[in-house]
Amino acid sequence: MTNTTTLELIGAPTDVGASVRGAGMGPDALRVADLPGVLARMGFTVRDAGNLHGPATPWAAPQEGLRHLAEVVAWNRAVYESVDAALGAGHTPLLMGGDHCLAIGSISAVAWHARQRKKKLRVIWLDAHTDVNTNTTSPSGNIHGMPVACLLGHGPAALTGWSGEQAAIEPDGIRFIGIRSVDSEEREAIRDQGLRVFDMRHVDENGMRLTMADALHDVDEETHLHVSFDLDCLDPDYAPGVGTGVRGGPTYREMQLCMEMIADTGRLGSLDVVELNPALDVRNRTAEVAVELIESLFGKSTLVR
Ligand code: 4U7
Ligand code: MN
Ligand code: MN
Ligand code: MN
Repeated sequence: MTNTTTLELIGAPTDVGASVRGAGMGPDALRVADLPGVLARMGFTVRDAGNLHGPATPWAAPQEGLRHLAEVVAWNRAVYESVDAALGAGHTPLLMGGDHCLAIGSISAVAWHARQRKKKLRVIWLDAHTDVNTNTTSPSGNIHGMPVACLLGHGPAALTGWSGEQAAIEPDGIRFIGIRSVDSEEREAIRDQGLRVFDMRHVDENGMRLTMADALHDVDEETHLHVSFDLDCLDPDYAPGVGTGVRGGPTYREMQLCMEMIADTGRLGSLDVVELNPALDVRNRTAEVAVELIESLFGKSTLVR
């Protein structure tokens, strides 16, 4: 990441895949916390592409285990198109959600570009949850709990295959950090597919430093690194403005070190910031924390020398 990089901010104001209302206000809360200004002052060229448009959230019951499928597809189409356009222009896309279902469109576009450029795609999934449910395993039907499954090629036809291959990412192409809420059938998917989950017990026992060193050790010059940052990864004491918070997460400083170590690789190529719910926040604190952590992710260092 150099100061010739153009960061393209894309707002996707929707809660269509979520369980509670409010994530649709996420993009504006990040703007109020001055995400564009902060990144510009770091020396990046920042282009705020504004907000995408899509259908309203119907708050209907799930059908065949999927809630709001048609609307989720429509939002993800818009996300795919804009992330694809940003990457095509040589810019670094920063998707401001919105709930986590939007990672389907975002990472599918990233996967397509990575394949064209013969890059190895590595996804870092920062989350309390693994989001690897399908319509047959999900206890809720909410599609924000399914993006990883869809990206691995396991999901409804309407939400798979967007990258040009059935699977946008291989099981070995993703690392999960901060996990502490996994549904029983997600556990089976993790085991069956050999997913690399660094759960909170791992972070406790090894520390964030060794956890991230392990998660990033094989990132090289040929790697496109995509970070999918669900704000509920953080402990809710630091990030109360989320719809599905789970106690027992990383502290602010642990999360900041995680971001700094990703920045140190120099391979960050795209980012999702999702699940920020201003309706549940306290004086925009979670948005401000998000902006500070994004600064670290883009290279702001706490090193004195
Ligand atoms: B998020 C859940 F059952 N697993 O599938 C589900 F616990 O994007 C939660 O990580 C999913 O915030 C959380 O509904 C989705 C539930
Ligand atoms: Mn340009
Ligand atoms: Mn998530
Ligand atoms: Mn989550």
